[in-house]
Amino acid sequence: MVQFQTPVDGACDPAIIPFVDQLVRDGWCIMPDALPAPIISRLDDDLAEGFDRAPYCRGPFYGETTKRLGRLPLRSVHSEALICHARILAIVQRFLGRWCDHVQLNTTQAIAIDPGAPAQAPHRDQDMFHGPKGEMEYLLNVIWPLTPFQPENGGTRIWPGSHGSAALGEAPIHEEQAVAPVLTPGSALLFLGSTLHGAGANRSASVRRAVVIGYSLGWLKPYENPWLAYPPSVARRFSSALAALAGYIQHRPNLGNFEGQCPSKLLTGRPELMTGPEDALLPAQAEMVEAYCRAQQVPG
Ligand SMILES: O=C(O)CCC(=O)C(=O)O
Ligand SMILES: [Fe+2]
Repeated sequence: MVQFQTPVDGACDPAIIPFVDQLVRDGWCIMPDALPAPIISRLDDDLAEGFDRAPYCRGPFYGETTKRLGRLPLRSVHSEALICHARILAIVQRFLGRWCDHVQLNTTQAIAIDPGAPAQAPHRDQDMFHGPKGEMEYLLNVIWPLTPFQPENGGTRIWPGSHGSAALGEAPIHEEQAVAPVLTPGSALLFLGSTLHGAGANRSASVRRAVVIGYSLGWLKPYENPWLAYPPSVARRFSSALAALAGYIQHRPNLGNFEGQCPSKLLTGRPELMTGPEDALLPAQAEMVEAYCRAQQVPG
């Protein structure tokens, strides 16, 4: 029995509840019809040239018959519909909101797996972060198929119930316990950072393509370095929601600042807005500091 209590309590969009419940119980869920299929097809078209030009990955984890592209907001305007998907962000907030001031974009990656590719080694994406496991979630990933996913064409494999405290210890991996959901473009596969998963073997004659959008706790070092991937000259063209997910926001207290200011000010093109360093504290911290200052002013 998995003891897993991560979601924050409180009111939320009732439409997310079945997905949250399944993620708590099984560590994964499918959101059918999350976006219209034509948006995914246009995104796939925008990525085609990048995949054509891209070299194959190196190393058995990424896969030597696999291609991966990062920086998806630069490659297709349609990626924003995936990254800023309101219902998915509400689910992410439910799992990660307890542990951070706000969540951040961890990964934007398109993956093409060639025919003949072997199964990827099963893994938990949370293991990129060196901290205690089993008590909290570090990230939540969303896989958007660009081509239909089948068990035989490299569709993502998931080990149900392998998340949360079940991720502790060295339990052997049982291949037969994996599920490889059949998915069509427009649907989304969500799974927790603690859930065991991996790309399946591609035993079909065609390439399996997908996009991974990952979100992590806002105080972690993200998988894709956002300020190099999206420097201010690029992020200036982003919506404020996308820019904030891509690191152009302070994580209270004061994390990720530029000269003590919110880095979003670098995107406005108005340097006069850059004043001196300014507190960006959580309410409880601001109260504590104010109470101390008030006490100092009491006449002796
Ligand atoms: O491509 C997939 O289905 C999964 C890829 C994955 O889990 C990873 O590279 O971390
Ligand atoms: Fe993974």
